[in-house]
Amino acid sequence: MRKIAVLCGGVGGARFAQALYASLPDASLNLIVNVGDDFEHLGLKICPDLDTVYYTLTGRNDEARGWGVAGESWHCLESLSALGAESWFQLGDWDLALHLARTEMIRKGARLTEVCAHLVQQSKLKCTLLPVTDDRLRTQIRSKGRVLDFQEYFVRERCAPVCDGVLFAGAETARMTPEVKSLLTGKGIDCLMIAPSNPYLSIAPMLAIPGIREALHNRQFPVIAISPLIGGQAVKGPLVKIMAERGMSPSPVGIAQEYAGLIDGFVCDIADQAKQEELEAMGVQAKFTETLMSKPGVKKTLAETALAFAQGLGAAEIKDPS
Ligand code: FO1
Repeated sequence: MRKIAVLCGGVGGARFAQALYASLPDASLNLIVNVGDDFEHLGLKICPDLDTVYYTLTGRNDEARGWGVAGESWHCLESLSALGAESWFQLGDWDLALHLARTEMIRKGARLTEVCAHLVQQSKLKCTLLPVTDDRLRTQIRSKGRVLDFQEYFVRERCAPVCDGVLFAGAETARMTPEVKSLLTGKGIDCLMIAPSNPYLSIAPMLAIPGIREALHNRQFPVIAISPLIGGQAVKGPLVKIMAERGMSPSPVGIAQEYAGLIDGFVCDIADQAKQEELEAMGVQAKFTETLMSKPGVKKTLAETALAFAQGLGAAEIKDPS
């Protein structure tokens, strides 16, 4: 596979991006990243999902936390706290440099896409890092009559509020960037992968942007998703809680329903092999392998399995263009 696009967000998205990056030739990987988690904090533009991917690919990510820089110091945060300023969102000293540089570039008129291209160039990464949109898109959580901004829900309130609904403020007027549009609507990619990210919080904001869901429906390339669930558990984050709040059991079948009509193949954990028939009855080909990427060796096999699976589906599509 020479050119691959991936929709990703959160820690699962970043780890899968890293797995693919290690398995693909230079310049093959195009990462399309969620910006629904972005927000303005202390006057800075914070882009958590883009930064988690960036730090992970550059080897600087804190593995245990999943976000931020490994070996980080917190002097600025401690000073902010002593000043009585907002300190619930932890910005480390090294991480602050990235927020300062990005905020300044944007203040001078750069697109977020250009900021990302600059970061990639500075760190000599051999892939493309693309925000899904340069426009304002904000994920919000509806909970018992309140509407919480994503980071208020996720960090400040530690995902405790019941999630009655997820809103994507700005989605109707947001536009996918020309770079993303050319990947998703052209004939240039060999496949699109949906990373093992939270479908409701990380992937749905991107699908809410006009034209993206349609591009997947009218795809000229195979699309495969990787399940973020392993035997009824999520590796990180509130996915299982949100599914329960929607009255759903934490099964890859529920995730496949979310992607109905958008995917050709679904890579699931071997712990969920019992769901194969149900998944295939939905018209989705399922492939089972280990998916816990913190386990040694699993990143490589997962990436290779996903790539071979997509290649097989692509070859079948060419044989049967109906
Ligand atoms: N997640 C937390 O749980 N607590 C934090 O204080 C926090 C700070 C933070 C700072 C920069 C950054 O890029 C990410 C940060 N995250 C933090 C992660 C962030 O909330 C992500 O949106 C989630 O991990 C969801 O993907």
